[in-house]
Amino acid sequence: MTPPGFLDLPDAGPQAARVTLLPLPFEGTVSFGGGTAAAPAAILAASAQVELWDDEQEVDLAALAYHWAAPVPPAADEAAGAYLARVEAAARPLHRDGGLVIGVGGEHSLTPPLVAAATAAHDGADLTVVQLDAHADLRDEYAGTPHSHACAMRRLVERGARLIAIGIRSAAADEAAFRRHCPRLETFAAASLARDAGAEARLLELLATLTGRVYLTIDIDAFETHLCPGTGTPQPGGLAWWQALRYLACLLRPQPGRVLIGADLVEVVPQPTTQVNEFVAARLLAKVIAYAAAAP
Ligand SMILES: [Mn+2]
Repeated sequence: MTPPGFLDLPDAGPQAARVTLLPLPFEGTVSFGGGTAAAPAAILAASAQVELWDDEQEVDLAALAYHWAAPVPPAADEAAGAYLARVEAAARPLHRDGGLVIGVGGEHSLTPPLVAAATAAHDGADLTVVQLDAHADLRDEYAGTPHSHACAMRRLVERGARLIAIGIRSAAADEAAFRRHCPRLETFAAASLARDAGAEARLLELLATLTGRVYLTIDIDAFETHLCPGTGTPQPGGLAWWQALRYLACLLRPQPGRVLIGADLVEVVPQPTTQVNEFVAARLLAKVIAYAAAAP
């Protein structure tokens, strides 16, 4: 018997899929608290409990075709750089089949190779990465490696991407300095979004009018800790559920002149005593898909 696919629907296979999920059970560079390698399988299992009718968007998720691709696990003692190169190679052909490719981590160091695969498949001069995250992830290197989860956004900005960072509430002094001097980087800190209605209005306007190629990366720790108690480095003061979904709806609703070239969801850590982590993650993936599938 074929095992149930994403959302408990039959797996449509790579060619027919409108949405392909690429499971990446990688926690090679985590700094505090492991367990994110178990997330893809737990999120797939939790997705069976997600309602197929999106009652907010009035979208029937069962009307789309999904493919849960073969997981790309790291080999024993494989160097992070070698593994991440294999992630890019695994993601590239998935884009060739068309549709939206979503990486399901795993830790945040997965984003640069996923972005590289997505940009190779979608021509265009400009690229905006939209990051939901508690941490800036702008370190030049961390724990002796430039491939750390703490460096992921720095690598993308260095390669020329524009970055819109949302929900940030933890950064080191050198990350703050980099941010100040980088014109391609806009940060909407969790504190300003909570305290300043003007900041939220500016963010919504920016997301609604964004054009060109867009890649979305969601670190689950962007959210309030009660929505992601298992994540490696939970940070208080995060985004509320409907707050984050306001931003995602604005960004993801199809619009002329804008193309969503890929997305990922990282840093989810399942725990033995609760299913909150993987269920929130599965629901979030379903919301991302429903927004992206809604009529313009
Ligand atoms: Mn992160």
